[in-house]
Amino acid sequence: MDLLLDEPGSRRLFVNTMQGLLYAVSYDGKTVKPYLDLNDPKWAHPVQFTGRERGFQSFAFHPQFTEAGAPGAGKFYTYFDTTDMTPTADFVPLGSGHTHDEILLEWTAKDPKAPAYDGGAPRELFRIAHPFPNHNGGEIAFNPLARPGSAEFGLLYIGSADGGSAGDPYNHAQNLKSVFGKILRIDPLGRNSANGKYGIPDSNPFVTGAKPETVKEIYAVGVRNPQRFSWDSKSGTLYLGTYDSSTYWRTLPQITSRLQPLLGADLYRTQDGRYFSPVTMNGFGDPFSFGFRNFVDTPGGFGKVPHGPQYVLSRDPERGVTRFRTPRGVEVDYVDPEG
Ligand SMILES: [Ca+2]
Repeated sequence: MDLLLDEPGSRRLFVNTMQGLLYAVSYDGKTVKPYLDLNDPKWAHPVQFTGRERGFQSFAFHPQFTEAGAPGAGKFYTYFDTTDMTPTADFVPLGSGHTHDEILLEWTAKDPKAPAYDGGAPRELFRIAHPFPNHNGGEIAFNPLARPGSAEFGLLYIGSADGGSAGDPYNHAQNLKSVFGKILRIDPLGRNSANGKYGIPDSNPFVTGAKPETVKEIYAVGVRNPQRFSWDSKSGTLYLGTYDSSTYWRTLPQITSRLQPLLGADLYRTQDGRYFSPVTMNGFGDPFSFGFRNFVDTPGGFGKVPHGPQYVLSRDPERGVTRFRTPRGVEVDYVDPEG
């Protein structure tokens, strides 16, 4: 995924290639220079860009990048797929397969305004072992609307796709024990994560009262392939573009409270194997009630139906799965994300 970013502190644009180059572009567009080559052998993390969907997924500059003496001075982040799969991953899939690793690296430039990266080796924040070649990262970004001193300032949002194959075979996206199929939010300058290499903000929705195995980095649940997101400058709402099974772009508003963390894809699977997203069903409010009160099943798609136990066919508390039948006869499994 190629991304073009404005880095206002050094008055440059940056653009990447999926193969692993990051270029600096002058504001007038006349000068384009390589800034960093992820494939330089001295970094020892070759980019895995074969096939489709893999490569240099995204990058982000800390909002203090050019602020001398600040904690984030000179720091920027790259998120990419790599053939370097020897180190033990921080996060693994819920099923078999290991096609590549995806890593989040922190780089620290000595002179943030230098024409090319002049710092040392990057610091690895985390590593995800991927089971399938497709559905990998997505975008990483700092909220540009966050003011210095606010709790939101300096938090890095990270798209983490559902891992791949088709139809989320390991049911990652709604499982809070898995990093796959989520939007994550971390403080790259903190140190309270499980591996001690980054921070997890207390304000993340699944930090307080969560089960021990819950991935506390999770900010939003139920995304398939979150390739792009950005914030509306007026409302502050985060909009997300994610590839759906039918491969079209979909825009979703971000959901920010613990009671509203469930976004779209892969929440429901019908007994004939179809997947559909609650987001297409009823808009975006009250996602925890998607399963019953707001479930939708109409000829043109899915529409609202009344909540009621008459639709429930079985419950499997062990697996956290409730099977129910819609008024139109479609049998659906609802997967409890904390089950
Ligand atoms: Ca994958």
